Amino acid sequence: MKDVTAGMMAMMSLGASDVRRFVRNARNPAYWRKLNPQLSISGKPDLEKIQAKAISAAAKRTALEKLDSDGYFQIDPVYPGRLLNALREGIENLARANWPAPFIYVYDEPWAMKRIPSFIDLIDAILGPSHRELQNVWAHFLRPVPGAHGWQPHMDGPTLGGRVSAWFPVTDATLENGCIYIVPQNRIPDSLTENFARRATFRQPELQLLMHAARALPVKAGSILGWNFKVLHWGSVAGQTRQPRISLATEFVAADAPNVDLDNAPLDAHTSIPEFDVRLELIGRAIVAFPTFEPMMLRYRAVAQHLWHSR
Ligand SMILES: O=C(O)CCC(=O)C(=O)O
Repeated sequence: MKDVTAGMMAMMSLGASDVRRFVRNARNPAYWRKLNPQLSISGKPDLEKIQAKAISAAAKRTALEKLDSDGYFQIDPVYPGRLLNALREGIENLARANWPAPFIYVYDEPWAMKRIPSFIDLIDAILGPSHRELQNVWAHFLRPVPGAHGWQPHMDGPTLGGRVSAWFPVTDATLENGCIYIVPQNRIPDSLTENFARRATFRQPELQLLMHAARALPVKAGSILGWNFKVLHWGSVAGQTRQPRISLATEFVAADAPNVDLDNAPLDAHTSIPEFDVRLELIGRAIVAFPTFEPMMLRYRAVAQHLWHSR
């Protein structure tokens, strides 16, 4: 298996001069501004520019109840079309220039979206007012081709309490373009979800239970989905569609969560967004960290390692 991975890496990896070029461009804010003039790099969350609707008190209450009962929540669209179009164009321009989607985090907007007061207030209510953002940011660009898919079934950390994931569809996420599926909590025995990742086999009745409990979550662009770290979920496989599925994902942690020291200096989630240099490190770290879900990222591993260890 090691040989197969090594072989794939050798085949896919960028050559040394390409790595140097990617790293040089990545470190140059002027390069990014030129690639996506509709997005900004300033280091200050410009919430005026985001112009999101506030999450209403009723929507917040429903979300908290749903998270408590089913382990996930869903908020109807709050982000404006102008912002979503700018992000979509941004990720498509990245792809055209051969950058993977997580490089969208060089720009302010995908950070500022998470600092709107009503979203902070929601996560405060879930995790407490000293919650922080984990470094596990990701962006998905599922091309509109049959077979394109999101991340395979997993839990974000079945033994890790005090954490919640948030997922932001930039385009409508549909049954055809790879929307999220989730197995709501308490619908299947804990024994089935515990050790899910380590189980080599499942019995037929177990599989039937899992499949039967699964729930598709198609959502409009600008909505927010969230789930706890114990629910089984996945990004499904696309069928016939003309619309890419583009989405952003992140995770938050409570100040008093168990094993918070494992989480490698979580970020301020209330008043600031990371500086440009830190964004590059986070992108590099994420590309190195998620090869199981994203084997194609092996191509960018050397670039990511430079960015991650650049300071
Ligand atoms: O967007 C996807 O396909 C999967 C997202 C996900 O599972 C996660 O962020 O944990």
